[in-house]
Amino acid sequence: MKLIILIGLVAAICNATPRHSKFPDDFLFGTTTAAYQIEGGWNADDKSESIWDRLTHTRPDLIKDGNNADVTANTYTYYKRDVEMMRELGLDAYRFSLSWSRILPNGFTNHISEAGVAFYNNYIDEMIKYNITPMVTLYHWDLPQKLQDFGGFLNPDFPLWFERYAKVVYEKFGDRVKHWMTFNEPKEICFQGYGDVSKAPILNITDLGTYVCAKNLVLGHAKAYHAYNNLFKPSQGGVCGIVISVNWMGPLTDSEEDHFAAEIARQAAWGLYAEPIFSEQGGFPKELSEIVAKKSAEQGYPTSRLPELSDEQKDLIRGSADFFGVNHYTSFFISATENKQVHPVPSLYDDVDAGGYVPPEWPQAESDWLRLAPDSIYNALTHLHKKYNGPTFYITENGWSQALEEGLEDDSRIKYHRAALNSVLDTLDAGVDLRGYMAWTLMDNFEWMVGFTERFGLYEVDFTSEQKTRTPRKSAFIYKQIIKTRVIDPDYEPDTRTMWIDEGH
Ligand code: PNW
Repeated sequence: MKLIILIGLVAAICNATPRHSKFPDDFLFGTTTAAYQIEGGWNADDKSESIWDRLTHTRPDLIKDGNNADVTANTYTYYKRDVEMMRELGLDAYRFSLSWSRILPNGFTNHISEAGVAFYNNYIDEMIKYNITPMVTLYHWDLPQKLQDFGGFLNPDFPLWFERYAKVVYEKFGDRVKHWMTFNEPKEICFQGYGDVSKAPILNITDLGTYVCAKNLVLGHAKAYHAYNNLFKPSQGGVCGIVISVNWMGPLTDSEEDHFAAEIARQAAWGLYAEPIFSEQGGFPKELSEIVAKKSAEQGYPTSRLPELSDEQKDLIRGSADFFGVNHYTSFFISATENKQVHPVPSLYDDVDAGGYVPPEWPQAESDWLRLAPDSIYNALTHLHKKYNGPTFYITENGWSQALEEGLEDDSRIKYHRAALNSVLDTLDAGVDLRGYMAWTLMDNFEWMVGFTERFGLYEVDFTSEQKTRTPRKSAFIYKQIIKTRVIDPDYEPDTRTMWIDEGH
């Protein structure tokens, strides 16, 4: 009897895959930024106004500290210092975005800005010189204002405008850029910008805004993907994907109602954009579509507020990504009955009709929505892995905010990134094809509606100084050590406050 138990035990131990304790050598460690948040030079050379220039200039009262990103970290001038910081950290990759209005001041392709193209050429060349892989987002929220005046993402021609912009960009930079991402965070574009007031262009068209935007966004993505795939990939050999914000949303209790509510909340937050691209059947998420169609009819709309995708459009969109970029920050529990808030009727969240719950013991960042939740990355990625049949993933953002006053000893950020990276190791263990991790963010920058009041940087930026002086926080030293050793050492204490560049970087 004892022998049998012993044999069973040994077999079980031998069967269990050993836990990944190290990140693979080819795993890409990086940081992410976005053009509007860091560049400055808002009207340098022939750059035109973007929707964020317009919002911050006309409605400073809506920005927590009344600020704008006219200058911000001034990467437009100090990009070489940024690349020096990438070298200090020993980054494998750097994800950043291009400003559409800097490259195409007209929004359209009749005029390509020489100065805009030269800026990005210099920036990319500087990364390539030091073996840092550039990963480029085409659109991180800063639409040319002129295109907004035409309705922006609600104009049926939007997918075409985006495809044409994408072709210019592939043509100019694709000899050196091999990782492309079309859009950053569709939900923040469509819900927050068109269905709400929390991101530019604050249109607050609560009934149809999010849904019409979602349709044109996924179509624009698919067109830009196929343009790359057909016209550029054969000679340039890169990959093209999309970045979607996926926070983990699980059921508050094990009841069937809470499971269903959590599924609908996930469909509204990211399924609207992920399902048409990554699911086998294509199209918008089934249950959410049914709910919106039913409510729309009750509300007197002649057709569903969530527009249909034709079979031809579904085919165009389905499978249009070489990888799934995940911006992951936090988790929530979803309840069918508890904590429901009042939402405009009709609206996306009225359609979802659920409440959110966050355990008070989860440590909170400076941002009210951001917590350190256990197993957060693991829960989100293993779910997506199963749902979409094992696509290739990158974590394209993950980070922690502090108040400026918390200073350079950012122990809460260190704790967050260590926990996140342990969750990445668990995710690798589970067999998920996860190829990289990008911390948000390289340095403090303009945090949208909250201005400079929430700091996410591994480097602090002194926005009052002429040179926008960048100083490494303690987390920068910790991240550097993890990248170099490929191991998370919970006891490592950096013994210096002076940064250096390792040989070979
Ligand atoms: C991201 N959430 O947005 C953006 O891509 C960045 O530009 C931004 O600075 C960063 O996160 C920090 O806010 C998010 O509700 C917006 O979990 C909302 C959420 C997460 C990320």
